[in-house]
Amino acid sequence: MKKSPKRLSFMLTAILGASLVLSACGGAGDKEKTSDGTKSDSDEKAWSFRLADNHPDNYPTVLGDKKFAELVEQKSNGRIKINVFPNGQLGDEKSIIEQVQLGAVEFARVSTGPLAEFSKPLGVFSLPYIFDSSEHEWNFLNSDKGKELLKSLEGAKMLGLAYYDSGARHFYTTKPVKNVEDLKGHKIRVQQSQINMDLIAALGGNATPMPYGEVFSSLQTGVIDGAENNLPSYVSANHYQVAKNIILDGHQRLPEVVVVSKAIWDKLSDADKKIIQEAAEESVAYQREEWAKMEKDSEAKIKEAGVNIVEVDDLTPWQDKVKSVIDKYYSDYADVLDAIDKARK
Ligand code: GTR
Repeated sequence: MKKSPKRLSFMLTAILGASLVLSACGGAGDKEKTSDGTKSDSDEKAWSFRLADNHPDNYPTVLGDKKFAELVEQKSNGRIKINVFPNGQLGDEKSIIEQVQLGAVEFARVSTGPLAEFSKPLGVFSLPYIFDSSEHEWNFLNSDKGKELLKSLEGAKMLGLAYYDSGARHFYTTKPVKNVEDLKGHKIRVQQSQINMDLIAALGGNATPMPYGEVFSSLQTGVIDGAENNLPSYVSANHYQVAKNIILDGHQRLPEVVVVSKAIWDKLSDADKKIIQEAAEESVAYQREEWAKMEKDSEAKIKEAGVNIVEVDDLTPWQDKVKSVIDKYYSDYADVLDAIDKARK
């Protein structure tokens, strides 16, 4: 049987990744005991890991990844290195998640959208209009239930170390859209997940799932009529240059997650796990600052570029249209939806 180039490159990445880990395992430091008998840093192994992100270098998630790597390096006195690979260099988001499950790529920053296909509990974030604001979202993410959701990734051979900010997602199209009715019949690209397919169908559109990296050319060639994302992605992936109409409905707030492969995590000492966990949590504040900056800059940029921006004053017609989606999934997420409701203060 012939292997497709995609499959082949996936296997190569898997092999390369595995050999990297093996060489990392070989790098044990000198044995030295401190005076009180506890182990010093040099008792621990040296590690070199990879972290995949599909955004460009200066994007807030990549800046967060780099801060995380820097903190890990500092806290381990240079013993644990995390090399960040931006721009989807290691593969599209779905294949990255699969590689993290295998341990071929050790770390990644991915969206809860595609993650939900691997870990059902995270699907709750794909449900439309469940958060009122960024504050509401972060109240929930920082709550016990929010943290529990991160832990649920363990069932999918990963661990969620921290959430990163990703704002709210809006629809953008090549033809003007003034209200929810206008979305009817539009071919809209979505992240690969069943809830997204249902969401677009409920809005009267045709959902076209495809990898993020293919959206620009598909908009350009007319394969799709629109897509949906937050402002920083709309701008940094240049979608605003081909889909010049955006309607700010904020249908989803899909946080990003820094994940680590369980296969790798299980090989780490408790002390190293602590270093990595703490570093991920500490990188969040910086990532959120950078996020806020880029959201503002992106808004300014699209205004300057003459994008047709439509504000939505009343979300009720949008919420009415997607009620069937909430009804379909309510019983799967009743508990979490209740906690999300309570985080609205
Ligand atoms: C972005 C997210 C990416 C990717 C992309 C998409 O907001 O940061 O990881 O999921 O959306 O729509 O595919």
